[in-house]
Amino acid sequence: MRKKIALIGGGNIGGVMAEQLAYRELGDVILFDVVEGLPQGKALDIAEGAPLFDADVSVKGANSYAEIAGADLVIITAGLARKPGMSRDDLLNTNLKIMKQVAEGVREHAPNALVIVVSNPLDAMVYTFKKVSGFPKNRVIGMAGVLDSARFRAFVAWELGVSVQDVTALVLGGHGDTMVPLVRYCTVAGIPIEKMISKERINAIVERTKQAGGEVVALLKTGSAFVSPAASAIEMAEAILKDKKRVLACCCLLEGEYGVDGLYVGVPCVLGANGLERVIEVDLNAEERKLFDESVEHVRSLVKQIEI
Ligand code: TXD
Repeated sequence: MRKKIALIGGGNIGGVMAEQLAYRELGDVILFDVVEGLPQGKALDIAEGAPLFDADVSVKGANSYAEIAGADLVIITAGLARKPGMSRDDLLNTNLKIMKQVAEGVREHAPNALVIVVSNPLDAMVYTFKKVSGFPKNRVIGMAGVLDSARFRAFVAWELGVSVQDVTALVLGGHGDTMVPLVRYCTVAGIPIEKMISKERINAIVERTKQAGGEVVALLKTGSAFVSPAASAIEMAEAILKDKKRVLACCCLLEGEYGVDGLYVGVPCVLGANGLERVIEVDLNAEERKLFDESVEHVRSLVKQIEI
Protein backbone atom coordinates (compact mmCIF):
# COMPACT_ATOMS: atom_id res chain seq x y z
CA MET A 1 0.00 0.00 0.00
CA ARG A 2 1.60 3.28 -1.12
CA LYS A 3 1.85 6.13 1.35
CA LYS A 4 -0.33 9.22 0.80
CA ILE A 5 1.65 12.48 0.67
CA ALA A 6 -0.20 15.80 0.83
CA LEU A 7 1.62 18.90 -0.38
CA ILE A 8 -0.01 22.06 0.98
CA GLY A 9 1.06 24.76 -1.46
CA GLY A 10 1.26 24.07 -5.17
CA GLY A 11 3.68 26.83 -6.10
CA ASN A 12 7.30 26.67 -7.14
CA ILE A 13 8.52 24.31 -4.43
CA GLY A 14 5.25 22.34 -4.26
CA GLY A 15 5.34 21.65 -7.98
CA VAL A 16 8.92 20.38 -7.96
CA MET A 17 8.22 18.20 -4.91
CA ALA A 18 5.12 16.71 -6.56
CA GLU A 19 7.16 15.82 -9.62
CA GLN A 20 10.09 14.35 -7.69
CA LEU A 21 7.95 12.43 -5.18
CA ALA A 22 5.84 10.94 -8.00
CA TYR A 23 8.62 10.04 -10.40
CA ARG A 24 10.64 8.44 -7.57
CA GLU A 25 7.47 6.52 -6.58
CA LEU A 26 7.77 7.70 -2.98
CA GLY A 27 3.99 7.74 -2.65
CA ASP A 28 0.66 8.94 -4.01
CA VAL A 29 0.62 12.75 -4.16
CA ILE A 30 -2.17 15.20 -3.43
CA LEU A 31 -1.15 18.74 -4.39
CA PHE A 32 -3.31 21.27 -2.54
CA ASP A 33 -3.54 25.00 -3.21
CA VAL A 34 -6.08 27.78 -2.80
CA VAL A 35 -5.71 28.86 -6.42
CA GLU A 36 -8.33 27.14 -8.58
CA GLY A 37 -6.81 24.98 -11.29
CA LEU A 38 -3.17 25.47 -10.32
CA PRO A 39 -2.73 22.22 -8.37
CA GLN A 40 -4.99 20.30 -10.75
CA GLY A 41 -3.05 21.47 -13.80
CA LYS A 42 0.36 20.73 -12.30
CA ALA A 43 -0.81 17.33 -11.04
CA LEU A 44 -2.25 16.35 -14.41
CA ASP A 45 0.93 17.40 -16.20
CA ILE A 46 3.09 15.37 -13.79
CA ALA A 47 0.74 12.37 -13.97
CA GLU A 48 0.92 12.36 -17.78
CA GLY A 49 4.73 12.20 -17.56
CA ALA A 50 4.72 9.22 -15.19
CA PRO A 51 5.02 6.59 -17.96
CA LEU A 52 8.38 8.11 -18.87
CA PHE A 53 9.66 7.20 -15.40
CA ASP A 54 7.76 3.91 -15.04
CA ALA A 55 6.14 5.56 -12.03
CA ASP A 56 2.87 3.91 -10.96
CA VAL A 57 1.55 6.49 -8.53
CA SER A 58 -1.51 8.71 -8.26
CA VAL A 59 -0.96 12.47 -8.59
CA LYS A 60 -4.00 14.68 -8.01
CA GLY A 61 -4.64 18.38 -7.46
CA ALA A 62 -7.05 19.73 -4.86
CA ASN A 63 -8.59 22.94 -3.59
CA SER A 64 -10.43 21.24 -0.72
CA TYR A 65 -8.81 19.91 2.43
CA ALA A 66 -11.20 16.93 2.32
CA GLU A 67 -9.01 15.51 -0.44
CA ILE A 68 -5.96 15.26 1.86
CA ALA A 69 -7.91 12.95 4.16
CA GLY A 70 -5.75 10.30 5.78
CA ALA A 71 -2.44 11.60 4.44
CA ASP A 72 0.55 9.88 6.04
CA LEU A 73 2.92 12.76 5.34
CA VAL A 74 2.18 16.47 4.83
CA ILE A 75 4.71 18.94 3.44
CA ILE A 76 3.75 22.61 3.75
CA THR A 77 5.00 25.36 1.45
CA ALA A 78 1.86 27.51 1.57
CA GLY A 79 2.72 31.18 1.86
CA LEU A 80 4.47 34.04 0.16
CA ALA A 81 8.08 33.81 -0.94
CA ARG A 82 10.63 36.63 -0.72
CA LYS A 83 11.20 39.27 -3.38
CA PRO A 84 14.50 41.18 -3.71
CA GLY A 85 15.20 43.38 -0.68
CA MET A 86 12.96 41.32 1.62
CA SER A 87 14.15 39.29 4.57
CA ARG A 88 12.53 36.00 5.48
CA ASP A 89 11.22 37.72 8.62
CA ASP A 90 9.31 40.22 6.45
CA LEU A 91 6.98 37.35 5.50
CA LEU A 92 5.91 36.75 9.10
CA ASN A 93 2.54 38.50 9.30
CA THR A 94 1.16 37.26 5.99
CA ASN A 95 2.43 33.71 6.32
CA LEU A 96 1.36 33.48 9.95
CA LYS A 97 -2.28 33.88 8.95
CA ILE A 98 -1.84 31.29 6.19
CA MET A 99 -0.09 28.81 8.50
CA LYS A 100 -2.87 29.01 11.10
CA GLN A 101 -5.42 28.19 8.36
CA VAL A 102 -3.26 25.34 7.06
CA ALA A 103 -2.76 23.90 10.55
CA GLU A 104 -6.51 23.81 11.13
CA GLY A 105 -7.11 22.08 7.79
CA VAL A 106 -4.42 19.47 8.41
CA ARG A 107 -5.54 18.88 12.02
CA GLU A 108 -9.09 18.20 10.81
CA HIS A 109 -8.36 16.05 7.75
CA ALA A 110 -4.99 14.40 8.41
CA PRO A 111 -4.77 14.22 12.22
CA ASN A 112 -2.20 11.40 12.23
CA ALA A 113 0.15 12.79 9.61
CA LEU A 114 3.83 13.50 9.99
CA VAL A 115 4.39 17.13 8.97
CA ILE A 116 7.36 18.87 7.37
CA VAL A 117 7.03 22.66 7.35
CA VAL A 118 8.95 24.61 4.69
CA SER A 119 7.25 28.04 4.62
CA ASN A 120 9.21 31.06 5.81
CA PRO A 121 10.10 32.48 8.24
CA LEU A 122 10.71 28.80 8.88
CA ASP A 123 11.48 28.69 12.59
CA ALA A 124 8.34 30.73 13.37
CA MET A 125 6.12 28.89 10.88
CA VAL A 126 6.91 25.41 12.20
CA TYR A 127 6.36 26.71 15.75
CA THR A 128 2.98 28.09 14.64
CA PHE A 129 1.95 24.82 13.04
CA LYS A 130 2.88 22.91 16.20
CA LYS A 131 0.95 25.28 18.48
CA VAL A 132 -2.20 25.43 16.32
CA SER A 133 -2.31 21.75 15.37
CA GLY A 134 -1.40 20.38 18.80
CA PHE A 135 0.47 17.54 17.06
CA PRO A 136 3.29 15.90 19.10
CA LYS A 137 6.76 17.29 18.50
CA ASN A 138 8.02 14.14 16.75
CA ARG A 139 5.41 14.71 14.03
CA VAL A 140 6.17 18.41 13.33
CA ILE A 141 9.59 19.17 11.84
CA GLY A 142 10.92 22.15 9.90
CA MET A 143 13.05 22.03 6.76
CA ALA A 144 15.92 24.49 6.62
CA GLY A 145 19.13 22.89 7.89
CA VAL A 146 19.17 20.26 5.13
CA LEU A 147 19.11 23.06 2.54
CA ASP A 148 21.62 25.26 4.36
CA SER A 149 23.94 22.27 4.88
CA ALA A 150 23.63 21.33 1.18
CA ARG A 151 24.62 24.85 0.19
CA PHE A 152 27.61 24.75 2.59
CA ARG A 153 28.63 21.36 1.13
CA ALA A 154 28.34 22.64 -2.45
CA PHE A 155 30.52 25.69 -1.77
CA VAL A 156 33.20 23.55 -0.07
CA ALA A 157 33.18 21.02 -2.93
CA TRP A 158 33.52 23.79 -5.53
CA GLU A 159 36.36 25.41 -3.56
CA LEU A 160 38.34 22.16 -3.46
CA GLY A 161 37.30 20.67 -6.79
CA VAL A 162 36.06 17.50 -5.08
CA SER A 163 32.86 15.47 -5.27
CA VAL A 164 29.92 16.88 -3.36
CA GLN A 165 29.37 13.27 -2.31
CA ASP A 166 32.42 13.40 -0.05
CA VAL A 167 31.60 16.63 1.77
CA THR A 168 29.62 16.41 4.99
CA ALA A 169 28.41 19.48 6.83
CA LEU A 170 25.99 20.68 9.50
CA VAL A 171 24.33 24.09 9.72
CA LEU A 172 22.53 24.77 13.02
CA GLY A 173 20.41 27.54 14.48
CA GLY A 174 17.73 29.68 12.89
CA HIS A 175 17.09 29.75 9.15
CA GLY A 176 18.37 33.25 8.52
CA ASP A 177 21.45 35.46 8.63
CA THR A 178 22.30 34.13 12.11
CA MET A 179 22.50 30.47 11.00
CA VAL A 180 25.61 28.63 12.20
CA PRO A 181 27.59 26.59 9.64
CA LEU A 182 29.71 24.36 11.89
CA VAL A 183 33.16 24.61 10.31
CA ARG A 184 34.76 22.25 12.83
CA TYR A 185 32.33 19.48 11.86
CA CYS A 186 32.66 19.96 8.11
CA THR A 187 34.84 17.29 6.48
CA VAL A 188 35.89 15.99 3.09
CA ALA A 189 35.98 12.20 3.37
CA GLY A 190 36.61 12.66 7.08
CA ILE A 191 39.34 15.26 6.63
CA PRO A 192 38.47 18.50 8.46
CA ILE A 193 38.19 21.36 5.96
CA GLU A 194 40.39 23.49 8.21
CA LYS A 195 43.26 21.25 7.07
CA MET A 196 42.42 21.86 3.40
CA ILE A 197 41.11 25.43 3.07
CA SER A 198 42.53 28.70 4.39
CA LYS A 199 40.73 30.55 7.18
CA GLU A 200 39.84 33.48 4.95
CA ARG A 201 38.35 31.23 2.30
CA ILE A 202 36.42 29.30 4.93
CA ASN A 203 35.03 32.57 6.26
CA ALA A 204 33.98 33.53 2.73
CA ILE A 205 32.24 30.17 2.28
CA VAL A 206 30.45 30.55 5.63
CA GLU A 207 29.23 34.02 4.64
CA ARG A 208 28.07 32.80 1.23
CA THR A 209 26.17 29.99 2.92
CA LYS A 210 24.34 32.45 5.16
CA GLN A 211 23.45 34.69 2.22
CA ALA A 212 22.81 31.91 -0.31
CA GLY A 213 19.03 32.31 -0.24
CA GLY A 214 19.26 36.04 -0.84
CA GLU A 215 21.78 35.49 -3.64
CA VAL A 216 19.23 33.41 -5.58
CA VAL A 217 16.39 35.85 -4.82
CA ALA A 218 18.48 38.75 -6.20
CA LEU A 219 19.11 36.82 -9.42
CA LEU A 220 15.58 35.46 -9.91
CA LYS A 221 13.93 38.76 -8.88
CA THR A 222 10.46 37.11 -8.94
CA GLY A 223 10.81 34.68 -6.03
CA SER A 224 13.20 32.50 -4.05
CA ALA A 225 15.09 29.28 -4.56
CA PHE A 226 12.76 26.35 -5.14
CA VAL A 227 14.60 23.35 -6.64
CA SER A 228 17.10 22.89 -3.79
CA PRO A 229 14.44 23.54 -1.10
CA ALA A 230 12.21 20.93 -2.77
CA ALA A 231 15.08 18.43 -2.87
CA SER A 232 15.85 19.16 0.78
CA ALA A 233 12.29 18.53 1.89
CA ILE A 234 12.29 15.29 -0.11
CA GLU A 235 15.52 14.19 1.61
CA MET A 236 13.62 14.48 4.90
CA ALA A 237 10.48 12.87 3.45
CA GLU A 238 12.44 9.88 2.16
CA ALA A 239 14.11 9.40 5.58
CA ILE A 240 10.63 9.22 7.12
CA LEU A 241 8.91 7.16 4.39
CA LYS A 242 11.71 4.58 4.27
CA ASP A 243 12.53 4.71 8.00
CA LYS A 244 16.15 5.47 7.12
CA LYS A 245 17.20 6.89 10.52
CA ARG A 246 19.07 9.68 8.67
CA VAL A 247 21.11 12.15 10.70
CA LEU A 248 20.08 15.51 9.29
CA ALA A 249 19.97 19.13 10.45
CA CYS A 250 16.26 19.82 11.01
CA CYS A 251 14.22 22.44 12.83
CA CYS A 252 13.02 20.60 15.93
CA LEU A 253 11.18 21.57 19.10
CA LEU A 254 13.86 21.72 21.80
CA GLU A 255 12.81 20.95 25.37
CA GLY A 256 16.10 21.39 27.20
CA GLU A 257 18.49 20.20 24.50
CA TYR A 258 21.27 22.71 23.79
CA GLY A 259 19.97 24.62 26.82
CA VAL A 260 16.88 25.70 24.85
CA ASP A 261 13.30 25.08 26.00
CA GLY A 262 10.13 25.63 23.99
CA LEU A 263 11.58 26.86 20.69
CA TYR A 264 11.98 25.31 17.25
CA VAL A 265 15.65 25.55 16.25
CA GLY A 266 17.84 23.80 13.66
CA VAL A 267 19.84 20.97 15.22
CA PRO A 268 21.15 17.55 14.15
CA CYS A 269 18.53 14.86 14.63
CA VAL A 270 17.61 11.30 13.66
CA LEU A 271 14.73 11.11 11.17
CA GLY A 272 12.81 7.86 10.67
CA ALA A 273 9.32 6.37 10.45
CA ASN A 274 8.33 8.14 13.68
CA GLY A 275 9.53 11.47 12.38
CA LEU A 276 11.89 13.12 14.84
CA GLU A 277 13.31 10.09 16.65
CA ARG A 278 15.93 11.94 18.68
CA VAL A 279 17.91 15.15 18.85
CA ILE A 280 21.69 14.79 18.71
CA GLU A 281 23.62 17.18 20.96
CA VAL A 282 27.05 17.91 19.49
CA ASP A 283 29.74 19.61 21.57
CA LEU A 284 30.02 23.31 20.78
CA ASN A 285 33.14 25.30 21.66
CA ALA A 286 32.82 28.81 23.11
CA GLU A 287 32.66 30.56 19.72
CA GLU A 288 30.14 28.07 18.28
CA ARG A 289 28.02 28.29 21.45
CA LYS A 290 27.99 32.09 21.24
CA LEU A 291 26.88 32.05 17.61
CA PHE A 292 24.26 29.36 18.32
CA ASP A 293 22.88 31.29 21.29
CA GLU A 294 22.69 34.47 19.19
CA SER A 295 20.76 32.56 16.55
CA VAL A 296 18.41 31.13 19.16
CA GLU A 297 17.77 34.64 20.50
CA HIS A 298 16.83 35.78 17.00
CA VAL A 299 14.36 32.92 16.73
CA ARG A 300 12.99 33.80 20.16
CA SER A 301 12.46 37.45 19.19
CA LEU A 302 10.61 36.35 16.04
CA VAL A 303 8.39 33.89 17.90
CA LYS A 304 7.56 36.57 20.50
CA GLN A 305 5.77 38.47 17.71
CA ILE A 306 3.37 35.55 17.22
CA GLU A 307 0.06 35.51 19.02
CA ILE A 308 -1.72 32.15 18.92
O1 TXD B 1 14.56 26.46 3.41
C1 TXD B 1 13.41 26.91 3.49
N1 TXD B 1 12.57 26.49 4.46
C2 TXD B 1 12.94 27.95 2.49
C3 TXD B 1 11.43 28.07 2.45
C4 TXD B 1 13.54 27.80 1.17
C5 TXD B 1 12.97 28.44 0.11
C6 TXD B 1 11.57 28.97 0.12
N2 TXD B 1 11.02 29.04 1.45
C7 TXD B 1 9.60 29.43 1.61
O2 TXD B 1 8.73 28.42 1.13
C8 TXD B 1 9.19 30.66 0.86
O3 TXD B 1 9.70 31.83 1.49
C9 TXD B 1 7.70 30.54 0.94
O4 TXD B 1 7.27 30.98 2.21
C10 TXD B 1 7.48 29.03 0.82
C11 TXD B 1 7.04 28.58 -0.54
O5 TXD B 1 7.94 29.03 -1.50
P1 TXD B 1 7.53 28.91 -3.06
O6 TXD B 1 8.68 29.39 -3.85
O7 TXD B 1 6.94 27.57 -3.33
O8 TXD B 1 6.38 30.01 -3.12
P2 TXD B 1 5.20 30.13 -4.21
O9 TXD B 1 5.66 29.64 -5.53
O10 TXD B 1 4.65 31.50 -4.05
O11 TXD B 1 4.11 29.07 -3.68
C12 TXD B 1 3.37 29.29 -2.51
C13 TXD B 1 1.99 28.72 -2.77
C14 TXD B 1 1.23 29.50 -3.87
O12 TXD B 1 0.88 28.63 -4.94
C15 TXD B 1 -0.01 30.02 -3.17
O13 TXD B 1 -1.17 30.00 -3.95
C16 TXD B 1 -0.11 29.03 -2.00
O14 TXD B 1 1.22 28.84 -1.58
N3 TXD B 1 -0.94 29.51 -0.91
C17 TXD B 1 -1.69 28.70 -0.17
N4 TXD B 1 -1.82 27.35 -0.21
C18 TXD B 1 -2.67 26.84 0.71
N5 TXD B 1 -3.36 27.56 1.63
C19 TXD B 1 -3.23 28.91 1.66
N6 TXD B 1 -3.90 29.64 2.58
C20 TXD B 1 -2.36 29.53 0.74
N7 TXD B 1 -2.00 30.82 0.51
C21 TXD B 1 -1.13 30.78 -0.52
